[in-house]
Amino acid sequence: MNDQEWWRGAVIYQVYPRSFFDSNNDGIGDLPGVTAKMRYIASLGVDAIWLSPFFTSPMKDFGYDVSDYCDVDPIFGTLDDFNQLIATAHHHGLKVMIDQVLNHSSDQHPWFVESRSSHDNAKADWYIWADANPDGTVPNNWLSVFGGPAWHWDSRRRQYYLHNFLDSQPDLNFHNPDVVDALLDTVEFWLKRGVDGFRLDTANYYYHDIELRNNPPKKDVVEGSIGVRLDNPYAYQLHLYDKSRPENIGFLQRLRSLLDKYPNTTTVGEVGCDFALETMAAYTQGKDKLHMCYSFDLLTHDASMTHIRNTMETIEAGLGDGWPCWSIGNHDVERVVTRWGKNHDSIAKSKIYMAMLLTLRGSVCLYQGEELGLPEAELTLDQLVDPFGIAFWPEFKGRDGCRTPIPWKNETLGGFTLSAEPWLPIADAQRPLAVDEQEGNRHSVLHAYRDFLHVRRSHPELRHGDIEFIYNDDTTLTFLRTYKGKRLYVAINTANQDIILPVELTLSALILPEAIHSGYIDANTVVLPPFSILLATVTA
Ligand code: TEU
Ligand code: CA
Repeated sequence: MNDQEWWRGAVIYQVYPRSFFDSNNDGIGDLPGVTAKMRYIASLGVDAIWLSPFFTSPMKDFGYDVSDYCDVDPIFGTLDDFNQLIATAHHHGLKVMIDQVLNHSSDQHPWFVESRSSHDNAKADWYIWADANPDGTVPNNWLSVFGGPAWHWDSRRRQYYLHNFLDSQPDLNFHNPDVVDALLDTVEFWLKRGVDGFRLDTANYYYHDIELRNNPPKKDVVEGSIGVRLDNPYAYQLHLYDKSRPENIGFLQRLRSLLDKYPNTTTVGEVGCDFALETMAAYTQGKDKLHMCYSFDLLTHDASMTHIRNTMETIEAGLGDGWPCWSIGNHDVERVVTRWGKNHDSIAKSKIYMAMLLTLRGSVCLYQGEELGLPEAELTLDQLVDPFGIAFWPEFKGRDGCRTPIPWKNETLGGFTLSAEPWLPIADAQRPLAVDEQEGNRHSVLHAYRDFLHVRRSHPELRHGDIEFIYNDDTTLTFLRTYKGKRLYVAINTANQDIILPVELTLSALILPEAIHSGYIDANTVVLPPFSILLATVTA
């Protein structure tokens, strides 16, 4: 692998700084906390970290509402702390990617404060302002992801402004070239500081239809498809006009030409929409836009191998020279062993979902705590802090349950903080899965992750190979990964029962580390015990 292409097939470890490690005993994780645990991250065998936002922010959306794109929020530390973090990561051979929230800023950002101050200030057109209809109603039918209309009335300007997320997160107006220039300047600020890449928040939301046309209704709304929840009216529209606009392509090209001035940097765009796989392909083809994208397709409730195969075959069919990235968990969705595994057999299931993710074709984002097999934390309404969860309780319990602090030690405060009250509680069910417990257990999920990441690194077929599916049912999946003429056979059993499959290939099984449940070859069959994986080289 040349360094330029380090991101192709890389495993990116997502750090949610608030919940990683608290270095100064205020109950909130911070950048020096990440630096202090860098050795642990490196020990996993990942290639890079992605830091969720640490910029100056009123924290209405816990950092995804930025009020200064070029500084560190005092809760998280200082720019010097950030320099230290990068230096330490690089010392350990880890790349550093940061989260750019370009679609919207905080309503406390000086740009918005100026923009809302009058109709004719220098930034009057930096956000998306629109008059009320003659009867006072909102300009059109667009909705906020977080509930209610996407329009908020501003009494000073006596106009509505657009917000795809919270009303404290006004959307920036990408149709204004000055806005684009200003945002690209903030991106360059971090490139100059030595970051290796960006996770681009809501990368398909940047542009809106300039005519503000109404979205059409959506028929056939199916629960669980691309994160759809039936309690959210957002699911009942086809989002043709409020996001995923064709104008975005030109912006992504400008962003890419900026990145290309800084060698070996990369991007991974978050793409959430009804045609996300096509959008991922369009955004990553041609080497002049994004390097990678991920969709929500593996972040849904559908854990069937039929869904996994369909998702992979659809993306492969349209991808061309583009490149995907996958994740099965992040700071927005229920933790994977709860979502897919219903908390049953959770150790074994954590391992097999991990093995599946790490053998599919693409780069991978791995969310902190997934390597420990953490289940979703169960919180009561009065413990919630996420406005999205509070708005939709109890049908949707929000995103706090996947954001509770990492348990480093099996003790009351989880070794996360010295004596402060953590910003979200340490989950009781997670303490026995603390890092210190798992370090001492050869069969833990943590050891399985380390060992399997090692297997992935030592087999270029897994990192770079083509993929060709052979067989699946709801819980079984088999496929080939081929690279430079070498073929690796992969068979996965995600069910709690033995599976026996006939094989026509001549296979030679790889010996997997003991923390992983391994299948085996018996004459002309592959035998897969519960929750096991078989990796075998194809010899004929
Ligand atoms: O998420 C984008 C997004 O669409 C999510 O809101 C998603 O639909 C939802 O969280 C599913 O539960 C990004 C960030 O990842 C999220 O944390 C931010 O709140 C959001 O953008 C706004 O910046
Ligand atoms: Ca702290």
